[in-house]
Amino acid sequence: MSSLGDSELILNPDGSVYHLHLLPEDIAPIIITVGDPKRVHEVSKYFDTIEVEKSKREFVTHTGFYSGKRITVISTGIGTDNIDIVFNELDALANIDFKTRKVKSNKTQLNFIRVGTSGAIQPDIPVDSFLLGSSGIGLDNLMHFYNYGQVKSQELEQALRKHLQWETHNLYPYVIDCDTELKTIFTNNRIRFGITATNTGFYGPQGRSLRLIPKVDDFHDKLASFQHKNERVTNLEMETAAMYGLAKLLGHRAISLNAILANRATGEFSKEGDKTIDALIQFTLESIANSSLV
Ligand code: R1P
Repeated sequence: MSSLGDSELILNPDGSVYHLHLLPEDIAPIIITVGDPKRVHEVSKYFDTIEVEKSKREFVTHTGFYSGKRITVISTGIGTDNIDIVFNELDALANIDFKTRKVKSNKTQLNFIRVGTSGAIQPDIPVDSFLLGSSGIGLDNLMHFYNYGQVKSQELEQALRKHLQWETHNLYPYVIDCDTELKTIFTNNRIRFGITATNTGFYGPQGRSLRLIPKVDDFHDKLASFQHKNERVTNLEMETAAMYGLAKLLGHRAISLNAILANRATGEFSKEGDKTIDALIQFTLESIANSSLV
């Protein structure tokens, strides 16, 4: 196999990967992703030790030990465009030899756990609850730039496209499931499950209208009324579907945990969001500590 050129695998003068500014030894196979760079500290403050603290742009990384497990926590910023950068560069750190610039023959599998915030679209999902996205619906177009056919949830994707009929809006949602083994680790009686919808924006692309009127006028009704084998679309955010798609294509595992801060159906917003996020962080760390993840 030929080696990757300087313009494809871009390394900084210190040998670190271009955007994340990390060296291969800086990351652990258990990786918690958060959107907000400030949330990185909110996670790592619970670590017993912190050995790596690096940052560039919105990508802040801390690596340390929690209850004997080496864990990396990294901020992705907002959106699936950033997920493309973070997942490709973290995979490169694990699976490309930066000296030879060739893909390693022995692959390292990474475990990605998103600890994010989200808005529910079903009235019965309370604010301040926790929700695990069993599947991700990508309303963005990221996975259309990869051959994702082999990893998609074919039946769910077909049923959803038939229900939405959003080809008229040039929208071809992709659907990818979470990793089932990670799902088991984070299953407990505090967690709800549902299908998470991911989109590229926060306002029009999530059916919000401040001064501009979104073009897809049946956005919430169409998503909320979709039913498939007792599953329904529960929440909206901006990273999950792309995480599931890229993780599966690259041979990694991913799960997305959401602190529900808004309920779009009832119009409520959490009055204690920070407390809810902190509770989800502690739940995530304890679940990792009690798991067989290494
Ligand atoms: C929008 O406010 C951001 O919040 C949610 C969305 O996915 C988006 O990134 O997640 P985070 O709180 O993890 O950033």
